[in-house]
Amino acid sequence: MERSIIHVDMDAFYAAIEQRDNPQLRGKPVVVGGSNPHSRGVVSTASYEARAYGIRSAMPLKQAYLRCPQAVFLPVNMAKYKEVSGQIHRIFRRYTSLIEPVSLDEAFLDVTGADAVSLGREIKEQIKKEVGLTASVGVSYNKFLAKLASDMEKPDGFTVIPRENIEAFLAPLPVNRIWGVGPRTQEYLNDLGIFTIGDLQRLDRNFLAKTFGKWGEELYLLARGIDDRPVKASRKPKSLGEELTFPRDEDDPEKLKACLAEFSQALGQRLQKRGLAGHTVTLKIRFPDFVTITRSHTFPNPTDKPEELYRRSLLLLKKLKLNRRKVRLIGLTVSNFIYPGEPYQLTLW
Ligand code: TTP
Ligand code: MG
Repeated sequence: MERSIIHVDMDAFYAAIEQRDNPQLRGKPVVVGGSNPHSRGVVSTASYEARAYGIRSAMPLKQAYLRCPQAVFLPVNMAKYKEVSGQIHRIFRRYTSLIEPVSLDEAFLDVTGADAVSLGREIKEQIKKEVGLTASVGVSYNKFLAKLASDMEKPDGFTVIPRENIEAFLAPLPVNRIWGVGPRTQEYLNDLGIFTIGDLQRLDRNFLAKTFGKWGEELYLLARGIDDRPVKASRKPKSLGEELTFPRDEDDPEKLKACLAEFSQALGQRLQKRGLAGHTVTLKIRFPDFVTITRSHTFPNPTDKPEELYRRSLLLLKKLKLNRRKVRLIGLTVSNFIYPGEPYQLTLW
C-alpha cells in the first residue's frame, strides 16, 4: 500500500511561544537566545519579523543586534517550550501512534490508510485552536517529500505533494532542498555544475555511486522522489524514573524531600516532552545494608506536573515513617501511563 506521511514543523517555535504569551511582542522582531545581545550567545530562533532583517538561528547575538538593534532579545525558556512540545505531541497521538519526533517542534506521522490531507488539515487546526500557535504541515507519500512540503509555504503553510510528475516537480528546486545535502555537499555539487535537483537527475547512477558511495545511491533515488525510510515510532516507555545514591548515607528528611523535588522536576519535564502522564508514583528507598523497599500508589488522575508529582511523592515518603533512619539511595518512578487526549481505559497497560 502507498504510504501517507504527514510532517509537522512549528513556525519560529520558541519565538512564536513568546509572542503568544506576551501580546506586546506580536508583530515585532523577537530574538530568542539571550536577554543580553552584547553577550557571547547565539540566536536559537527569531520571529519572522526579525528574519526580515536577516537574523537566523545559530547567528551570534551580537550580529543579530547589529542587524536589528530594536529587536526584543529574550532568554531561552526551555521548560516552557518542552511543555508546549508535549501538548503538541499529545495532539498527534490522537491521530496515530506511528509518530517519529524529530525535535521539540517537528515530527513525522505515518497515517497510511487514512485520508492524510484531511488529517493534516485537522492537526494543523487543532494545534492552532488548542495551543494557539501556527504549524506548517506537509503531506506526501514518503518522509523526504513530506518534509519538503512542510517547508514550502512556511509560515502557516499547508502543502501536499502528490506522486504525479514528481520528477518534473522536483527538477527546478535547488539541490540543497534534498534532505542531507548540507553546505559541503552542495558546494561539491555546484563545482560539478549541479545546481538544481533536475541537474542531479541527469547524472549517471554509477557516477554518483562512484563519487559519493552509498550516499550517491541515495541521492540518485531522492532526486526522483524515492525514499523508503520508515517512520520510526519512539518506543513507548513503561515507566520513567530518577534515582540518586548519596555520597554519604543520609538521615535528614529535608534532604530527602529536596531530592524528591528535584526528581519531580526532571520527571515532569521528561513526561511532558514525551506527551505522557502517569497514574502511579513509586518511591524507592535503599538502606545502608542494601535492603530496598518501595511504596507505590496509583492515583485516579494521571499527572505530568512537577508540583503534583512532588506532592504525591511526599505522601509516600510520609507513609514510610523513616524517623531519621539512614538512607543510601532514594528513587522516584512514574508509571501506568496514559496519553492525554485519549480515553483512559484504552491506554492503560
Ligand atoms: P526550527 O524548526 O529549525 O526553527 P523554527 O521553528 O524556529 O522556525 P521555522 O521552522 O518556522 O523555520 O527549530 C525549532 C526550534 O529549535 C527553534 O524555535 C529554536 C530551536 N533551535 C535552536 O535552538 N538552534 C538552532 O540552530 C535551530 C535551527 C533551532
Ligand atoms: Mg520549526
